[in-house]
Amino acid sequence: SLRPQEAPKAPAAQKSAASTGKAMVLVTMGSDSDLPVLKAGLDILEEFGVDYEINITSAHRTPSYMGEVAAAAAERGLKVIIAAAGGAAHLPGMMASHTPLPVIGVPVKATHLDGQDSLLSIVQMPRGVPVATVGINNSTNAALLAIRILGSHYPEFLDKMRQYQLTMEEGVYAKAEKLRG
Ligand code: RP5
Repeated sequence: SLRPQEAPKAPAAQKSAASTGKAMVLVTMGSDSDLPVLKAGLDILEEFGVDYEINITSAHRTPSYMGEVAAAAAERGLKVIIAAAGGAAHLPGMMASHTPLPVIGVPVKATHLDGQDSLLSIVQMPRGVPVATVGINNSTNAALLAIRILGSHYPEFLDKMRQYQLTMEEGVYAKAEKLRG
């Protein structure tokens, strides 16, 4: 069977000082149908120069493999896991049960319930097994949150986050100025 070490690698991210060439973030999803939703988050990780790896680990269709990947993650040097899933979205919670690493869940709008099923499945984790849940389809915030977590160890990411916030702020002022004419 596929071993975690053989997980498909993302294209080499832009190098940063914190970069060791080893993935710090695992981005995983329940199905390749979730990938379009993750695109925005992957773009953020690349913009910040975060090394990541990407995988498909279904809690339902590949439960043993999912457990292996999650259980091996910390020892392999990964620091944060982003897990996206839709419907009966067990993946983030199941990953969290197999690892001490922080897990960020992205509820994917995949079914007839507008993603509310995914949101509630992910956010309502029982006490003791936390999953940080972002908004429906909001992989951007999942990536930004992962980078903030990395920032507690790698100040470079905090500097980049401050810059990102400033750019966002200036963008709003520019739009307001244009509106005011
Ligand atoms: C979940 O079921 C996946 O995360 C996906 O969002 C949803 C539908 O999967 P597919 O039927 O498109 O493979 O496990």
